[in-house]
Amino acid sequence: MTESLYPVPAEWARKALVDAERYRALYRESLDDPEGFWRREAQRIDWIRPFSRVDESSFHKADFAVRWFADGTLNLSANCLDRHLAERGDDPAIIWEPDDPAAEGRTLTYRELHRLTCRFANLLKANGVERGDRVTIYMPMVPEAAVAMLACARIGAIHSVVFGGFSPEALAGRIRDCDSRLVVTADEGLRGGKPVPLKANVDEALRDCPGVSRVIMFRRTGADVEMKEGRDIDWAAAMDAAPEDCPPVEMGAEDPLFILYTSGSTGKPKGVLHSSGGYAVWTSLTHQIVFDYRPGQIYWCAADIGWITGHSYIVYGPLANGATSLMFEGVPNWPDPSRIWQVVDKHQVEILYTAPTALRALMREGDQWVSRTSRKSLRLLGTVGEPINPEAWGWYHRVVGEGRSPVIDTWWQTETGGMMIAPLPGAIALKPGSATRPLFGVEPALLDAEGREIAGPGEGALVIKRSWPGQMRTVWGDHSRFFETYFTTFAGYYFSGDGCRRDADGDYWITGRIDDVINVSGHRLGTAEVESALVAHHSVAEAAVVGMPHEVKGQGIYAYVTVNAGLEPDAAMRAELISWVRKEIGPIATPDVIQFAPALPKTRSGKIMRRILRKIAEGELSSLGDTSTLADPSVVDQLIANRTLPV
Ligand code: 6R9
Repeated sequence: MTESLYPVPAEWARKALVDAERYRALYRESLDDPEGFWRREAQRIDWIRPFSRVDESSFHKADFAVRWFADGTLNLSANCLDRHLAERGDDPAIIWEPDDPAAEGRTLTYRELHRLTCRFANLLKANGVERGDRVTIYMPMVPEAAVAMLACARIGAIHSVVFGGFSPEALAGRIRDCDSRLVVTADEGLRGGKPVPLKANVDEALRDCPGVSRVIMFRRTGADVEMKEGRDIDWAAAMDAAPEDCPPVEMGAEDPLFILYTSGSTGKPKGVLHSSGGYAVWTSLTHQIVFDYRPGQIYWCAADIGWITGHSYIVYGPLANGATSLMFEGVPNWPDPSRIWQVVDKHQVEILYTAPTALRALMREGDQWVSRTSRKSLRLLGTVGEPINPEAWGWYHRVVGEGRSPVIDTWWQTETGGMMIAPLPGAIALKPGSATRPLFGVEPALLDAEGREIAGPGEGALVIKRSWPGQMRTVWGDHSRFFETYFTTFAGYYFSGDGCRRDADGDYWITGRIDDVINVSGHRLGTAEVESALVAHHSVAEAAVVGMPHEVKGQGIYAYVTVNAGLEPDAAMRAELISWVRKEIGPIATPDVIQFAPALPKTRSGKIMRRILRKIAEGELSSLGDTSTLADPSVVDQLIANRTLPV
């Protein structure tokens, strides 16, 4: 394999917060003297009561725990807001760019964001929300979404943000799982000129959520929506009445901060729980060093706050660092494929953080959409969410950045809280497609099928050998599922679910998920989730879902469906099943292919052989492997003969 290498430019080596020598020294220290390293690094956060204990984690069954700075106390909203007021209260905290480029945006200073957060926190309290209560946030990309999150953090309530693209069913499941009593939403969202009926979705979801007694609704579009007497509250009117003074609550470092649902290889989505202290240290540290962030720079993370990237790198990390965080309501290709670069020019963005899927989609539209803009303000380009193919990397670097800006590929997960493997721009030479080196305190290893560590170059399962401050603390309501999911595949290690290669230089190359999770446009979906949506349809007897290569989305969804006896599957049923899945989960789960199959390939013990289904979906018909252990090998020929192409 030929690999191009982009050495650290001299100017970056000279000016960056961390150069190569410092990276080596600090990385060493972080592993050799973690206690000293983290004691010092944690000083970036204002503690109310200082911690005396640092890392008390163990990945072993006997004393299993993930625990950092446990006897310290703090408030994360105070770290993101109050402590900046004296020095930079009038600096912009959030710049909001609306969906419609002709509409007026907003800029909220730290002082304004603080004021709104305090008011909203009082509003939550007035509606019965207490420390430890769960609040579900189902909002469009408006600053009020961040206000709602920070207000929860201020009073010690646990927020659970649900992506605005999820269906009423998916929303209801997430509300019930964590037993939220209050939901924060908007009348409608607006994306690419189209309204998203958030309030109507909430109304529908709440038919199955008897525990919810309050809905606070922000008016984004002014649409005519139903307000349920005694339950629904208008944001603006209630905010006017809410007092402005709201002291932050003293929280333990290990008190829960938020729940975020994510898909795994089995069962329903799990509520990943993050706590306050370690998460604050981790997001603040990684945001600062990976982006080489300096106060005053305009920084844009183009994710949605419904995902972990939005939590850690639109809200908590940047605001803890006193950064100016741009929040974008729209989509990259509306009104035209030039939008991202126009926003960059309009706000003089210096750091841009986006996903490979967006880059691939824009790359297809041609360079002219990029080259008609200036982009001179850009100095660093980040990516996250899925492996970035070298073509997209090269396009980002050459066309978007005109060779001036490093492309920083960051590997991490909802579970890790923040970035884990990424090149520090002043320290590490870049390789297109490689996330390169571990950040401080991160000790990765590659394991072979027998669970043995691979030394030197090689490929295997990516695990992490010791805890780091930003690690998830538990699965909400199911601590044993936390242990079972991540620490039993390889005893004593955190298993990421990803495959990975390490080259001779020690650089890491993530190869993608090796469990039953697929990554569609950077969104994680469990194949089991899509399957259970399909079999919930009255015509479906059985379904098996696998990933397939997709030029823009990275992976697409390929579903094999067996219909009930006596039914004749046709195009109408295919369309019906597609819209059914969209209704059950949301548009991100739309199957790209539905292949009707009279039977699925099963072992004699009745297990579906997914390996074969994956190969057929990938079109790799010559490498199906051994099919002799199937109960009925002729099923495979049938499947191949009926292979279906994406519509
Ligand atoms: C932050 C986020 C996590 C999964 C992860 C992996 C994939 C994320 C990546 C990457 C290759 C990168 N992933 N970043 N793969 N290179 N730079 O995306 O969290 O939604 O939980 O997804 O995404 O497969 O395991 P999450």
